[in-house]
Amino acid sequence: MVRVFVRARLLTVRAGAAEAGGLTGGIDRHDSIAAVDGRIAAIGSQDELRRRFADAEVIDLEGRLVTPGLIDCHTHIVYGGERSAEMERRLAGESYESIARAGGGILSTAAATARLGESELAAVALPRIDALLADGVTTLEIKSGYGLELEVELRCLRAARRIAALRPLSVSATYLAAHVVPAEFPGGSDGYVERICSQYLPAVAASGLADAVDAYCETIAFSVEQVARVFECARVLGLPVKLHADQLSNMHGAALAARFGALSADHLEFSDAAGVAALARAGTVAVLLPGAFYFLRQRQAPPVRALRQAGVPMAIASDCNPGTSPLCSLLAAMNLAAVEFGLSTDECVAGVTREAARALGVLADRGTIEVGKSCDLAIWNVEQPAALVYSLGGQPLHQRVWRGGRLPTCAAAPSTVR
Ligand code: DI6
Ligand code: FE
Repeated sequence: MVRVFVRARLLTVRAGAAEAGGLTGGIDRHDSIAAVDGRIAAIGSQDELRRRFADAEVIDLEGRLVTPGLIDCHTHIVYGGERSAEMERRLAGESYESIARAGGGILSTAAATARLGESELAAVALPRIDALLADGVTTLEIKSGYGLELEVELRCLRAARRIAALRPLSVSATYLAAHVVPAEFPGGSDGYVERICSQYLPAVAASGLADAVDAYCETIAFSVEQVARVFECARVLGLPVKLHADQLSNMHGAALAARFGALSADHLEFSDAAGVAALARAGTVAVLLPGAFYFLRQRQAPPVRALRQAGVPMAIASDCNPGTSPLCSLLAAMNLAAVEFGLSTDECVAGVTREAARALGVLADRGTIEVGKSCDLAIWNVEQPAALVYSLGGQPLHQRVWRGGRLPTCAAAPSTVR
């Protein structure tokens, strides 16, 4: 299948394009893209591409702004139940940590998740996923982490793969191996870490269902030593790692992530200068999750200025999860990252495209509009790239293109036009 998309205002988000004159100035001099079998075969003028690909289907984008398809690189979107009652308790003054320590929080979602089968887990996630598709998302990271014991963790990872078969969407699946200790686990957290390393991780690796391994390094979750143990096992099994780091306290999680060459370190509200320097040395991406910061009413923002000055790549994600970030909009996450964390609009657009692809280890395949990459595009009904960050709501997306195939945009399950 050959398609030529003509008369676009291409924001390629190639490294250096923004610096060349700001993303607004980063509009490419070319206005057309040729896609052959789902991959970008050429970028050029409409006349040139119409000539080179004379038999192609031509799609006129009528001068619309076109970015790479958006990438949500951190979600816990497969889960059962919801936690609105917990929100009411927190609004009444209880803390997230105290609710978690009392057996609520993640454990309550784990109980609701265990009651659902694989197809039910995929089905309950779909409305949340369709909301992200309506924001222009073409790649989604989905973590497990509410299964806690092996069979349900595998069920969640299979549900993530099922979602990839149900929607025109690329899915990166992450095994969130150490999220929280199951209640009454023999041997407590150390016993659970031993079970993860000796049984769960090898089984998940053998299943081929996970592209990476994640953990929660926090006072209410796992220590640096315990996470290091899990990451050693992941390394032996050949699985890349990422880490929920320094979200509620400075556990020196950023330095731990860097020590293991993690793809990303996520949250980072309490990371210090040493952690930032370690991330810069390791090339680990800082994934900023403003939805959790906002919903937990946190006051200390991640050290964005230090990350920027150290040259640490910054991505933005929804962290869609029922406890700390019930957010099903990547565009809203961009707005929050700008307003709450002080990212520029250029950094926000790069944070949900190029840098989000880097955080998933897929930048060679997508995240910018460049020849050879997957033809994943978001076509917008806004004039300026900054308008994607500026408004909350409003549905600015005109159309998504995933692997070169035009897709209608609609909140309901989009049928695929191939
Ligand atoms: N950090 C978070 O914010 C989520 N998990 C994590 O490691 C919270 C998940 C939940 O509360 O359900
Ligand atoms: Fe998370």
